[in-house]
Amino acid sequence: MASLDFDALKTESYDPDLYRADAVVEPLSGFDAVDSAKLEQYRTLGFLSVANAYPPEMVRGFIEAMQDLILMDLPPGVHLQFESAAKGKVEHVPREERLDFVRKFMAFYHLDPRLIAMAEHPPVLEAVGRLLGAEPEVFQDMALLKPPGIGREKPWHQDHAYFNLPAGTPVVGVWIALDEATTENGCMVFLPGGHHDGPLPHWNRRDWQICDSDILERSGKVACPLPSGGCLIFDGLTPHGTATNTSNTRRRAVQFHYIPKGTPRITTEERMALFGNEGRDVTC
Ligand SMILES: O=C(O)CCC(=O)C(=O)O
Ligand SMILES: [Fe+2]
Repeated sequence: MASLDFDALKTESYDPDLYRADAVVEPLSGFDAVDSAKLEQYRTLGFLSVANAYPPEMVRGFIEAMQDLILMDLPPGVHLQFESAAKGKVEHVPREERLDFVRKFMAFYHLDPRLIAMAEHPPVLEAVGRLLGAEPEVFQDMALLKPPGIGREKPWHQDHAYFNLPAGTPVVGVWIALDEATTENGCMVFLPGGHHDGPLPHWNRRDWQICDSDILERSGKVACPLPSGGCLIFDGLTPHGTATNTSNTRRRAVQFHYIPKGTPRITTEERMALFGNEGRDVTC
């Protein structure tokens, strides 16, 4: 059996105020509700929340296909990572019981038509194309499964800080709730309008993240609970984070990041000049 990969970052405690939101966002219902005014709202706030975005049978098909893959021997390039809290346990359970220890599953959607259908769901691609002002291309697919009781926090960050893409590249993230996401199991929390501040310095703290104090001093954070099949569409510069799943419910989600087709790549050094903290007059 191939050796299992564990999250290198330990679960650490954090200030619960980081995820205490001033408001809860009511999602739109269905892509028909995403009209020009709503796309304009995306530009102002940096995100949109849409319930009933993917049909229930598509979500079920996605979960089944993803689980089938997780239980298989994976081809090179696909990345399966377990929660660090699962170390010493997951190695000893039968394969089928591994699912609730998975933290991250990445670069897998091309392996099954049920997964591709989700990435290429026409109403989503249409909206993403309008937001990008270009033909979309999937840049990354990643499921974060935040298992009950152990799914760790994803500290505040901007997604572009992880991507070697030129400054100013429009990046649209689509985060899909496979299970219901609630404030108890680690739904998304956004800082509306934060994308207008451009690239923020990130630090190696509990993760590659925005400094906690920079987030704690900002008011207006919003929580985005969603039913299964709902999605969040957000700008690659919108600050966001999710709390630890301390509940006994699953909070599986998958995200696709879309960029304009043909966007060039930059080096990690160039990315660090944009999102790193060195050489800047900043502290954390
Ligand atoms: O699914 C989550 O908990 C947040 C994931 C996220 O923001 C990311 O991986 O960039
Ligand atoms: Fe993110």
